Amino acid sequence: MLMHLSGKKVVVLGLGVSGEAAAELLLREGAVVTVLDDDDTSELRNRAGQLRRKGAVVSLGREGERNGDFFEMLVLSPGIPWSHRVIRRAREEEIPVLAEIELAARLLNRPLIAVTGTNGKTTTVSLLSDIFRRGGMPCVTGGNIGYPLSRVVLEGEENSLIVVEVSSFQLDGIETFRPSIAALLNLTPDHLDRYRVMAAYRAAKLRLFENQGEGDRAVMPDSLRLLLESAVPPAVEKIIWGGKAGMVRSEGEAIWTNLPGRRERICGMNEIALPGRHNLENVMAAATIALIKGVGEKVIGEAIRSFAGLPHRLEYVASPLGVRFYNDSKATNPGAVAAALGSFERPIIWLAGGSDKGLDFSPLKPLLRGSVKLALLMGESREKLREVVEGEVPFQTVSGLEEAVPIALRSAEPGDVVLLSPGCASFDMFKSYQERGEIFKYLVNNQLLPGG
Ligand code: UMA
Ligand code: ADP
Repeated sequence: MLMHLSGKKVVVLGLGVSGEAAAELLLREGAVVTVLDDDDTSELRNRAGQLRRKGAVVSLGREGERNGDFFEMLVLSPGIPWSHRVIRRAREEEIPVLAEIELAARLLNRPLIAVTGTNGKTTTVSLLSDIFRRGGMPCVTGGNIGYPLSRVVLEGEENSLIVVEVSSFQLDGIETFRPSIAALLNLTPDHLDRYRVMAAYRAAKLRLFENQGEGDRAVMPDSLRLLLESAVPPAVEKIIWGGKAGMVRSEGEAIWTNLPGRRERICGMNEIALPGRHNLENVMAAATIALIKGVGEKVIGEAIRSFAGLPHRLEYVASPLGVRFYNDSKATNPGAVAAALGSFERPIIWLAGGSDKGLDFSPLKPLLRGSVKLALLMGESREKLREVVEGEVPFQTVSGLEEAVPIALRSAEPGDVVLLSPGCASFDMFKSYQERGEIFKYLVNNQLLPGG
């Protein structure tokens, strides 16, 4: 759907990477742009300065609170809560409220491949783009992966495939967003501080498919087959991976394509460079989407053999004194922790905790005895985690990573695994999950090497 923005008065809420890119895009389209951010930091002032030079009005901190001015459209950064006063006002006055991703998709007006799910989005999107590039198909990735879709529009790469990682937060503000291929990887509890109940989070995720129709494809794992049938509009072609009938499935020692009249080996299970069973799901998801786009088994197999994963996702760090340290700082919900705990044969010293997103950790309970030899609990959620580990495995509460890392090393035997897989967001103690992971790696590499 095309949009006429010239001369239109638009407010952009939030000046993170999404708000910045949306504001630039709106200015390019001739809109009269005001950006509001409730915070007022030096980074934001910097960003505000650059946008002002391009023609936007920017209000930071309390200054933005007076905004009684007239506007005709509101564009949202994904992290803004829907209770925000400016959104409330827009709704009262019946002013259109659009997610940044909705704005970008309308202006892009090209077929999109979109991937959502609780876990595995970034891994799958990155592997998929590797497959496309290897197959000689230029590809741009954007969205929740950290590169806003508005930025993709601004860069204007006309001939590339566009693969968008989509979060539930972004889906909350869509209206016409319609991917030609949409995949849901999995659905386990997350972000219940925003959604309160699982049903609301699930409904947000399923909005990915709501505008799909004739000619579009919806892709889900065999385990979500019933959801695929019930929640996706009837005209959409429905495709699964895994199980017996998946377009890509694992059988014996390999993964295979499973198309009418075509059954070819993609690669051996032991050739998959990504660790863990959960990554087999991501691999099959990426392979399925690539097949839909016409990539051959050989190219898909090559990419799967060489894609070893991304930092902060079950990332191997080092083995001081023979103890293997892994950084899984991106594990910010119990589903990701379950995947991590299931990925090792050897006893695990588990470093967990962080800011509380309203999540229930009790589903992890049955996994602990078989895998964890010591739990080191930290952060805002440490008491909640304590209730889950108590009586199951030995545990200790610690003040943070600086205390946890040496205790972990002292308590481990050679061959054991020390795993940072917090199950929580990082914001109680760190700027981001990246910072948490980098600090962990620093502590492992610099303080613990023999003699350190
Ligand atoms: N802000 C306000 N008022 C508020 C809340 C926030 O003014 O009430 C301001 C903040 O002061 C800040 C700005 O809004 O300056 C931040 O906006 P944002 O939180 O939407 O962050 P962006 O920098 O625009 O990044 C967003 C995504 N962030 C969130 O969804 C929270 C990034 O995903 C995404 O990579 C980026 O857009 C590009 O698309 C991050 C994320 O944590 C990685 N996503 C969640 C997840 O993966 O689980 C959903
Ligand atoms: P997302 O972009 O959805 O957050 P990532 O690929 O960044 O996903 O991985 C986030 C966390 O989830 C990491 O801890 C990773 O090991 C874990 N993970 C990845 N894929 C899956 C999956 N299919 N199921 C469960 N956990 C997964």
